Amino acid sequence: MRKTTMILACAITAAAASAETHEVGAHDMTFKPEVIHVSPGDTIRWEYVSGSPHTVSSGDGCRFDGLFFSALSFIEPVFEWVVPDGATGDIPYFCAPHCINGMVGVIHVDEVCQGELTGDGDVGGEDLLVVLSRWGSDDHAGDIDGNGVVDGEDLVILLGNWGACG
Ligand SMILES: [Cu+2]
Repeated sequence: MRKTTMILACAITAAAASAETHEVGAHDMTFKPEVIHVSPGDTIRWEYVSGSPHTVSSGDGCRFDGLFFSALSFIEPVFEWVVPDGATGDIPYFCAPHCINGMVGVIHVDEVCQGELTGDGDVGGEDLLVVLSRWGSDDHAGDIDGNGVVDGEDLVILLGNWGACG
């Protein structure tokens, strides 16, 4: 029980530490960039840049699916949405008035399996060995959080994700 709690706390800390904000501009008839890669917990910040009023409407094929919505214009120039835990794959969205002109975007949620270093689909002893054998170095292979050194933070992430991926 105590161990589970500790691992959970670690996983949450790791997720919070790596959360990023991704910016998307709403230009005349285009979201830029059109495709973004995110992780659960990241924030997406859409900003009105130019053109007649836009919307940020989740859904594929210009059909709203109810996940998120905001108007985006000079009156309401910013919309932020946090990628929920458990989100996977592609989340398409569009601008309602300009969808017919191809004003669409895709949020690609990267598979979260930090600590999976050997390509075998789970986080386990082999991955631990990768981190331990590179301890203190700047070797990319073991630097899970990308802070330039293989250290305790990488170990915490690895232990937090211990087990099967996905
Ligand atoms: Cu638009």
